[in-house]
Amino acid sequence: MIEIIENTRKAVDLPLTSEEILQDYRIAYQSRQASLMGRKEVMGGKAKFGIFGDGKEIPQIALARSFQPGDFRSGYYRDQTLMLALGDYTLSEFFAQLYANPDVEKDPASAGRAMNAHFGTRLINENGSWKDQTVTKNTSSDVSPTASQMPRLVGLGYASRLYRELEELKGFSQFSNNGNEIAFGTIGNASSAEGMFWEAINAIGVLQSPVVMSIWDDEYGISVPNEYQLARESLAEMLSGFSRKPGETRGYDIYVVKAWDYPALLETYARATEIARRDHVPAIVHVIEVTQPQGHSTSGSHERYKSKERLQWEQEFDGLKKMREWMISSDVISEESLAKLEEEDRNSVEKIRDDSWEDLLRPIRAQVAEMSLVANPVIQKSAGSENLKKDLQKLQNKPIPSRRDIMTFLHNVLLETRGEQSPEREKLVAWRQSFNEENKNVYGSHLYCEGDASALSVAEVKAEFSETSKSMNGFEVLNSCFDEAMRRDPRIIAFGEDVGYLGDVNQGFKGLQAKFGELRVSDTGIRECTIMGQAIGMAVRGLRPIAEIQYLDYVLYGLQILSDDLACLHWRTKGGQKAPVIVRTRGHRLEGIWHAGSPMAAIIHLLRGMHVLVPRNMTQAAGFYNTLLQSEDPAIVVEVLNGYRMKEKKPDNLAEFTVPLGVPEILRPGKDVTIVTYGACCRIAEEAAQQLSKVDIDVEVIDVQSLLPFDLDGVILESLKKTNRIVFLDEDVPGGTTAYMMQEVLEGQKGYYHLDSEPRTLSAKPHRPAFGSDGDYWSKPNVEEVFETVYELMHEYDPLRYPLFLR
Ligand SMILES: Cc1ncc(C[n+]2csc(CCOP(=O)(O)OP(=O)(O)O)c2C)c(N)n1
Repeated sequence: MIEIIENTRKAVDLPLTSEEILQDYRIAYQSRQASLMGRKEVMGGKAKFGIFGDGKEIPQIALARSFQPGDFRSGYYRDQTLMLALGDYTLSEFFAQLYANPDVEKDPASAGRAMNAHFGTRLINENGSWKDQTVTKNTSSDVSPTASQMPRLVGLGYASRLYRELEELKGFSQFSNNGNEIAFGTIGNASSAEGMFWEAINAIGVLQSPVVMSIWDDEYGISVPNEYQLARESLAEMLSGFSRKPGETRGYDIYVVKAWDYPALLETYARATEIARRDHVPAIVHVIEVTQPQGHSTSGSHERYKSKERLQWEQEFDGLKKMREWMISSDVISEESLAKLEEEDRNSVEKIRDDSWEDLLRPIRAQVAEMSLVANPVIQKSAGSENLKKDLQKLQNKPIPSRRDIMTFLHNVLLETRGEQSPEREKLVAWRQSFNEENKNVYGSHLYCEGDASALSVAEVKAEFSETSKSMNGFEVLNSCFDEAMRRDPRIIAFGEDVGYLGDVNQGFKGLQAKFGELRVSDTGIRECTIMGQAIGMAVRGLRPIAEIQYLDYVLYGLQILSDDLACLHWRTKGGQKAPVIVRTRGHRLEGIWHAGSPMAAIIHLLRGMHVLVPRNMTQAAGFYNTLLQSEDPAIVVEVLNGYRMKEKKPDNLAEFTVPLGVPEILRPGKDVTIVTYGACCRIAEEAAQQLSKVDIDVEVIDVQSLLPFDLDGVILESLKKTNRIVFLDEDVPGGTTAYMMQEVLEGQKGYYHLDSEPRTLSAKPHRPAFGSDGDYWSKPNVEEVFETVYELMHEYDPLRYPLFLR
């Protein structure tokens, strides 16, 4: 059922005082002024780009009235008024982000790393520990790709259900007050055409999570009107299939309300949130008749694509204008007094704008001055000093100086004074280096967690075996590991396709749903993208999800959100937010195009900010899980598909042992050639090494096991120093992960100094893996190929001792 809420109520009939109504209006008005000024700042060259919330002010001040401490927002760039109304965001922050101020105090959402209007509150303390989320109004960190706020919303809402329904989570009071928290989503009408939107709406409905989803419908997506975006004219109508019928608990409550109708908006949000909070029934609020007075962004002007009639209608139905009229007709305030307040507010926003601009420039000017002091003596002495003096003066007088100007200037000074050695010049070189390092850190820090939360801080505990250690199937080792972990830590929640009742298709969680209950180990729909999002949202709210993608090939469905949201979360908030998600998947060595792929290069390159682990067997996998669960970095673990039924010895200290990240293992020592590989290829390399030993070639096989981070202590370099020959082996495409490993070793570790033969990569073919054993043989590297590659290297080195016999 869809409810259309309209309201002509006067102010006296509302549950708000005139002061409160006026306070709302003033926030909306100030926000509008900021949008107008923001656009001018971009047009005047002070900012690179601007996207603003004009036209969405009234629904957002109304929504903010129903947003309580502990609640979460997962929204997009139009929400500046909502953020201002919630109180933990200021206009100074608005301008700081617009100007890309890298000072985290000025732009706490992103420290100048995200473009403007990308909001986010700081959820963790400087030492990396969680803050109390129940006392703040929380915003998960925004991203630009349309609808990408949706997958995470699934988990933000679902966490409330878990905190309410799981007894063992009752003690985690800094994250929830009995699951009373609502996750508020916001999205534009056009972004609702994205698949992610529908997948998330469906998942939220299935999970019955307290989500209140607002759609700001201005009938356009940049220049493209709704008729090209949506199958029906009304989104609410399209969504009506999700609505619950009277008496039902499953399904959504759906409301339609106009963007300029303040009393109706207040009523809508009050009703939607009361039910969502109390009964965990999600709601969709389709806000129609939304305007966009300045057009989409500073990149264009909407006069190019909106008709005169539409533009005129937008002026007439401007929310601020309508609310203003309503306040005056309802005797909230007289027109005169309001005009006076508006002038005050406009002036105050102007002042904030100017102060924020100064805040940006002050430290840069100080750095120019400091640099000048160090550079001056060098310039004075230099033969080409006249030009350099002029350049310095230009820099000092530049109206908008930047730090890159300093670097460019110093580069020129050092170029012009090359060969003019002096202590002053040495000092300048040192100043430049330290300035460069400092700024690399300004923009590059916090890719991963730091301190105790870092997976690299977890101490290694070696696996212990004894005569009584049992030999069992690989999946049983994993199963015991998860059993122990879930018993130890009630925050661990496992889910994915077939993970619940079946215990996953390879039985890693077999029996654990029966033991820990349906909420701790659960089945999900086939929806990889929102399985990832669910994990992100839950982890942001303090839980420890282990989210499964059934097969490695299907990571592609979730890869975008892992890349755009999870992997860069800690970095893009400069340590303000984290999401300790563990993604579990399995792949490699099962025949067929969509079950045997190895898109590892895509994964390692798109997921910087996550750890990427490729254990060769289930014991190593268990050790990695133990390590990850003691840290808070997000990670993906790719288990080897054909390893579940192989016999392994279960370590006696299975619950405690850890495998350190970034430490390769030498599986077989050798002196002639080093083979660097991982995952299922380890067995192939070992078998080939065995054969090669018969022809007197002694191969060292190294299992990298951790692609990100990669060989932190240079184990591979040490091997190369001994063998002077190296082959990088895997089943990714040519130029994929083998090329990455080669770059790490030859360039990163300076391995090229130690090469006596050309370095070789041996990968799968560029096409997808074909079905069947023969298809597999001619698609992926095999023992014979590895043999031949290594043998050829040795032949080149000593043709008499190693004569070619295959060609
Ligand atoms: C995946 C993706 N595709 C395209 C874009 C470029 N883009 C940014 S906003 C936008 C239109 C969004 O329109 P709508 O959802 O209606 O929100 P509005 O900006 O109108 O509030 C587009 C196409 C993007 N950010 N992400």
